[in-house]
Amino acid sequence: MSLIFYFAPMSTASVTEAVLAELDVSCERIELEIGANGTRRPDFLVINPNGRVPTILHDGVVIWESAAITLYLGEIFGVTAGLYPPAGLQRGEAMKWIVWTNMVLAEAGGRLAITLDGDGAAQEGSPDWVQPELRDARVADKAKQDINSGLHILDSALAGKLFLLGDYSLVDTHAQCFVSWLGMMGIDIPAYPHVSAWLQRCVARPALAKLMDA
Ligand SMILES: N[C@@H](CCC(=O)N[C@@H](CS)C(=O)NCC(=O)O)C(=O)O
Repeated sequence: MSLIFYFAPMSTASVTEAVLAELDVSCERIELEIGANGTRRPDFLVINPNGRVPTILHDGVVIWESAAITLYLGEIFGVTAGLYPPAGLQRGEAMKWIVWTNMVLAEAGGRLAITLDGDGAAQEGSPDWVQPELRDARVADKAKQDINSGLHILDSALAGKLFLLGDYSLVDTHAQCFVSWLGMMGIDIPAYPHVSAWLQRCVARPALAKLMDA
């Protein structure tokens, strides 16, 4: 079995890093810089033409998009590890939360991030460059509104539960990474008591605590 993990520190690849840590799967790690000298390098664009991390290469097959990678690793390694439901009803729930996290929380988080990100120093045409009209308070307000709607949904789902599927699973590993990131961007996570308590339980997991100490 060959598994290669392409990542950049402090990026969306942290989601896959957390999933791999929980699964305790060994892999070759290839660190890339964000931008022309890494994620946009021609030799990496051959692997992932989107020029983004996380990307994995498993036995010659490339998978990108953090949600797809979690779903895939869950199916391949997570079921036997007891961290992902086998095919069936609960698998459907797992897929729902993983895809929803990316489509709702990460999407709105991405809109908020571009209003906070950087000082405009990146040159036009570089992947970090953001059009000035997008660095706008209205964009930030709408993004925050969408994030808060999402967090209300998550908070209701976690009421009376320890974890999203009942027991801890890769669904929690995946979602907590994005929720932590929203907290880092100033979203008031303690305003959501069930989300806040769940996040504390997730980050106390030995695999995740170890990653955060590294
Ligand atoms: N929707 C993608 C987003 C991945 C993404 O945007 N990754 C950023 C880092 S946070 C990246 O690789 N950027 C490199 C670039 O734009 O060159 C996912 O969830 O995997």
